[in-house]
Amino acid sequence: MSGKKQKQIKIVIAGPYAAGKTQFINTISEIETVQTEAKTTRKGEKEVKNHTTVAMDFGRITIDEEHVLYLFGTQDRKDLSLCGIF
Ligand SMILES: Nc1nc2c(ncn2[C@@H]2O[C@H](COP(=O)(O)OP(=O)(O)O)[C@@H](O)[C@H]2O)c(=O)[nH]1
Ligand SMILES: [Mg+2]
Repeated sequence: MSGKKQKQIKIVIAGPYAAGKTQFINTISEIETVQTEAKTTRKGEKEVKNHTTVAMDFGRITIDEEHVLYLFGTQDRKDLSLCGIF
């Protein structure tokens, strides 16, 4: 890196429960992702998968020297909505 500030591009990955948001970010991120997974306990959800995102996913991809991409995955919990943003 030249010391010049990189331009930050931010993408929100949104979608329904078990769409693959967390899996997608884990797969393409160049850093170990920040995850907030918890055990699924709800009937109708725990049969689909045994973990759920309670806050958000976060990953990063360096595009080139001048651009970095940040990926944010939304949480699955309607009752824990982050100030109504997700
Ligand atoms: N067949 C298939 N399954 C996937 C793919 N990506 C994720 N999954 C599975 O689908 C489920 C999605 O889980 P997750 O990523 O936690 O979904 P989220 O709730 O949208 O974050 C998991 O059981 C994954 O193993 C994919 O590309 N193909
Ligand atoms: Mg998730």
